[in-house]
Amino acid sequence: MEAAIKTVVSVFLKSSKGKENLGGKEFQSLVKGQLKNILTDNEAVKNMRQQLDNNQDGKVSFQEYMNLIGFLAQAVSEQGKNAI
Ligand SMILES: [Ca+2]
Repeated sequence: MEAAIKTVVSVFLKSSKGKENLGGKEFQSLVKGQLKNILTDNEAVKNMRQQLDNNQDGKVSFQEYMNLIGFLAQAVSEQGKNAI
């Protein structure tokens, strides 16, 4: 689990290139590179980004990204252990 947490943090830092937020393209490339089996089509990625963007600034902050992780963890658990 510690390794998973480190991965979650380092994926954000690499994708944002040290900035505090992920822009639209950066978010898209993070999803395509890291979550391609969970979030498959571009429309879903776009909808997800808009849903995550609590402060409506068009970017995904670290806090908003953590909501994505929570949301995906929930989705995976609902699919049951066969999905893991
Ligand atoms: Ca935001």
